[in-house]
Amino acid sequence: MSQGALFANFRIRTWLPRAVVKSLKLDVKILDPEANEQLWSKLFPLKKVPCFVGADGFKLTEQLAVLSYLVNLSGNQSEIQRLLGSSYKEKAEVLQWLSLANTDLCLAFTRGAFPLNGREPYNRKKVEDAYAELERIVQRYEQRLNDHSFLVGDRASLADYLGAVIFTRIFENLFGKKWREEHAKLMQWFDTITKDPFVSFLWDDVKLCDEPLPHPSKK
Ligand SMILES: N[C@@H](CCC(=O)N[C@@H](CS)C(=O)NCC(=O)O)C(=O)O
Repeated sequence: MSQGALFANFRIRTWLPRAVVKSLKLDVKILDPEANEQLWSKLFPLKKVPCFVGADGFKLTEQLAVLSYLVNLSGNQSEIQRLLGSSYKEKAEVLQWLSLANTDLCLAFTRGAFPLNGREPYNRKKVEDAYAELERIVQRYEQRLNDHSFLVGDRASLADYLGAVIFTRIFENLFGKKWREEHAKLMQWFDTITKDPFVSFLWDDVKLCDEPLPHPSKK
């Protein structure tokens, strides 16, 4: 009997949960929320993804909770320690980076991109503030990556995977080729993580932008 179902689709917060299911070979069905709308909204009235329902009816929302549960569900002790951290300090550090990527980084991205791609009314100040916030968060990543290959410890953890996943949307929309060439350390880390077989297939169809989304021209 299957271990449960993960509602996931193209949306960025569902990428890593999908990769965990695949790479840890979990017996978890991936359900498209839109194609299973009735079941999805009945189980999860907030209608956000990702969300998980176990074979026993156990329900979870929130990407970080879903990730932690899925990794532990594998029962694979060496992968559990690698992905979530082994000591209590490492576990806290992994959680710290996961939270930074899932909230501050992801939300600064949407604040910067949505007024430019038409999902929200255009507002120059909002876009500029979002870019400034993104630059501050990038500095936080660079501070660590200047003398370390990975965000926590000396091997890739969920912290690296989720960071790279969220940065993907930023590199697809807001930070173009020139910006990326000027941030060699961050891009070296991004390149290493996106080639890691645990997650590399997520980037099969990804195309990073050459130029960032333009501001609308004044009429
Ligand atoms: N705090 C939630 C946020 C979930 C969330 O906002 N997911 C987005 C996709 S990345 C979503 O479902 N958006 C659909 C909507 O807001 O209607 C988490 O970390 O999982």
